[in-house]
Amino acid sequence: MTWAKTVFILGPAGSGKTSLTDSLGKYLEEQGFQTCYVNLDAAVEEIPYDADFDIRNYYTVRDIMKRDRIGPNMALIRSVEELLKYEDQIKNFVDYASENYDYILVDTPGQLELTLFYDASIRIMRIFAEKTRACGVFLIPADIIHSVRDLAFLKLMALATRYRIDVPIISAITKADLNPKIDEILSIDVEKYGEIMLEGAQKDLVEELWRIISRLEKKQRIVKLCIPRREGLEDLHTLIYEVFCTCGDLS
Ligand SMILES: Nc1nc2c(ncn2[C@@H]2O[C@H](COP(=O)(O)OP(=O)(O)O)[C@@H](O)[C@H]2O)c(=O)[nH]1
Ligand SMILES: [Mg+2]
Repeated sequence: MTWAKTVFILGPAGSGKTSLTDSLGKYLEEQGFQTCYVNLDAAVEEIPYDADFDIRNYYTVRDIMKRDRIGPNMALIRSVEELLKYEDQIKNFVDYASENYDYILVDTPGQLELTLFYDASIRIMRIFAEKTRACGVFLIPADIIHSVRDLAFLKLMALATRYRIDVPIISAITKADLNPKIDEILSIDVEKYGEIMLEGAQKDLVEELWRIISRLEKKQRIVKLCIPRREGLEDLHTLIYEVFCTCGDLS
């Protein structure tokens, strides 16, 4: 294992993964870190960064649709399975990158389920995790968080991501600029909220899930990002740094 650090950028569709790969990478470069960019999304049309490894140099989802005469959903699934055909190329790239870069930023497919549900993508991520020190940043887009229930659901997805990929996961709120109520929701005391706002099975479910989340999620400071304004990148970098330092205390 080298000192190179891999950061998987993860999160639901439209959460800002591609935008963050670009702006975090530029931030790291400005700080003097050798940074490279990996795109594993075979469906994306345009990316703002210059990828050092781009799966679309081997195939795209459009190619698969034409080749196999299938619709976009099936082609997306096949595009993940197809990654394994290029395992050697990915291994060679990781060998090279782990010796020549400080940071390897990995932009993952638009839909989170493509990353989480299929063994092929997990196997590809393990190549990075075995050769470098790896963590993930899980993006929670503020524009779809309207209540504690929404927040609990996204936090569960972040936990499931850690469970599945088996690397430390940092959660970050994106699109904070699109939700003026996000601070209020983030600071709600869920026990009290449950008493006032919910009843019956919903109350039990939210409270019980929240207890599980509180027990299992690693305590960390909240990072709020506004990617177009490049806000929050320094905080995020500090957390990434802390994940890799032996103290591991992110609170
Ligand atoms: N207002 C706002 N828009 C954002 C932010 N982050 C990303 N976006 C926009 O959200 C859209 C989806 O972002 P993208 O990076 O493609 O998401 P991905 O599907 O997770 O890769 C793009 O139009 C971005 O410009 C943010 O923090 N604030
Ligand atoms: Mg993307």
